[in-house]
Amino acid sequence: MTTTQSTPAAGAAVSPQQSLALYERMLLIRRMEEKLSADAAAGILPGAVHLYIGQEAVAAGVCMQLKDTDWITSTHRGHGHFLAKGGDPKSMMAEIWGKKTGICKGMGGSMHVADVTKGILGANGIVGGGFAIATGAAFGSLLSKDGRATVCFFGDGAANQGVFMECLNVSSLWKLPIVFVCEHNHFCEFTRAEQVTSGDISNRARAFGIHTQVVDGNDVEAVWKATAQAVARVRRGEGPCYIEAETYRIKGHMEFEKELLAGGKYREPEEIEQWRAKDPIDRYRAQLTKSGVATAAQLEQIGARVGKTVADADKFSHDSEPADPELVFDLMFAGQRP
Ligand SMILES: Cc1ncc(C[n+]2csc(CCOP(=O)(O)OP(=O)(O)O)c2C)c(N)n1
Repeated sequence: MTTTQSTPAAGAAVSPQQSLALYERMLLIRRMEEKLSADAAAGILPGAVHLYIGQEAVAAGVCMQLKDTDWITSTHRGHGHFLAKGGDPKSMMAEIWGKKTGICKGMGGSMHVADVTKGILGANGIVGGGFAIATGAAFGSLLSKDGRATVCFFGDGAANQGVFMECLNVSSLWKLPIVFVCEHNHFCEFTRAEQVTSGDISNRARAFGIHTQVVDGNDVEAVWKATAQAVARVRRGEGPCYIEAETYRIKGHMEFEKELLAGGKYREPEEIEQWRAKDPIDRYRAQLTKSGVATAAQLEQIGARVGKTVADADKFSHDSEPADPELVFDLMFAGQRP
């Protein structure tokens, strides 16, 4: 990515009520993941988690333009997308902890949180796995004329999967109601994007004649406005859109990254600090108070509400029974036993 330019507003400015909702959604994602991070550090969290800390403005800005009936596909870094689209914090937490009450009955874990009733077609451990699912969902909407928009979230690393080109091609050809959202966080695992990705990813979408916007992904209102424009185009039947949101992964690729790298490093602490200074939540908090949209007391109230939601989700998960491994035969093999 060589340039970052903000796109003009698609229409109405963000209302004070919407601003507070965007702030709260970002904060919920952050606090849920801080809890997961603490549990991982304590060595009690089962399985791997890929945290979204630093990227919250993308999920919140995009998903808060969508209806429950609109579809999203997510990635291995999917907690933020799930929560931003209205997924239930309790059942997400229980899923990550492998509990019966989890959103997938504890069978999927962190990388497979899904809730079709909220339009969440699932996180996905396969990098680039969401492209074809999202394109298929959008094709379904075209055929049934159900008016739904589909959003396909993916990382800059996933953009190097061949299926991305196939999906851009058919989406453009058939004018599918889909918005591709590339979260350019600068890394593909432990490799810098520029070492594995040639040119600007946005040019790949442009080459297929797809309407393209590049935005500051740490500016929640910029993401929100770009999405308003994209979703409006898609709903009018004008074909797919592409949004590239430049952001940064503050945490490691996954928790326990340090141990995995055994002393090796792929980025400097100063770089992380530079991006911390552009933290999307701190930045929005300052913007809201400075502009008079919210008082510090109002934001504290939101913080308290979010804190309670996280504590309730944690308690729910701990009070729940472990998942039943037998269920795998029903859920994966349609009841057949080996
Ligand atoms: C098909 C496939 N290849 C490789 C992997 C291993 N892998 C997991 S995450 C990842 C990096 C993905 O980078 P990106 O799409 O930019 O997402 P980010 O982790 O930055 O959110 C890789 C290579 C995988 N899970 N699936």
